[in-house]
Amino acid sequence: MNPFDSPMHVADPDADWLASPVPSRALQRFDVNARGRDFFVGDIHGSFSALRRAMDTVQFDEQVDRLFSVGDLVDRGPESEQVLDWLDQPWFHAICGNHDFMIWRAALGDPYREVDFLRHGGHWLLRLDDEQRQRIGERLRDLPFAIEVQTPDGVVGSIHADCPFHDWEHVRAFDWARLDPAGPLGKRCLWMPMRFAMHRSIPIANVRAVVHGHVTLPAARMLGNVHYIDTGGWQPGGQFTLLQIDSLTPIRGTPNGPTPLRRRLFGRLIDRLGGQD
Ligand SMILES: [Mn+2]
Repeated sequence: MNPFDSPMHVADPDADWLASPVPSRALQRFDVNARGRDFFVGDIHGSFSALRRAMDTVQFDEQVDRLFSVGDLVDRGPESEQVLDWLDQPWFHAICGNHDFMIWRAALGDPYREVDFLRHGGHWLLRLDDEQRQRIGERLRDLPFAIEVQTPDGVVGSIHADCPFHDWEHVRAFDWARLDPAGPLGKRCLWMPMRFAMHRSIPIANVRAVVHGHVTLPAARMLGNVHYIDTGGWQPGGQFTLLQIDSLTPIRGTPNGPTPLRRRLFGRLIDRLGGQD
């Protein structure tokens, strides 16, 4: 039984996974895009040039299209420091992933104790000056944990690693502005893809689809109405998948070079288990 999936927990104002409110972290809602197309993209991890190439394959039009990131904007790749340039674009929107969380905690002088950001690709942060670090820290700290995008066929939602509720109405009722990302519910959303691990294919109720990153797969996968779209566009030999939201069609970008031996040999196993980052 999912301990979080009850309206009682949703409404409990004294639960220990709640913290003082950050209003910008409330569930963010986007209306139908009547002028262009919408896409979700998986973990970016500082690979903005590779992402740009993937956007070129769909002829992304900044005037009318929108791109939604499932989080993990930074670490690992070579261009993490560009994150603010991207977040400044009116067509680009993002939720918070576990790496964004680790980075804002470190950038604002309170590193997360349970996981060392420097062992997970966070060294780029040390190269920045104090002012840059502060600006990046504040911006990532204010990212929402959940968003929903309206489409003609219903709402498509996103949380980085997992949806802790079986019903999207509970996601809507939950006080996301007060979620403690280091508490049990925050950990579930940012780090623990329990549905994926359990191969749970029962759809999440009252939502057309839910999109996650965090689990890195050779190809996008669907369990029930839940889409896992991180196909390692930030890895050598990986490629970004852009999920077109109106049709829920995954579109693959060009690979970053040849497939490494490890993937050629163990691709099926990796596909089954999924790497996590
Ligand atoms: Mn992640």
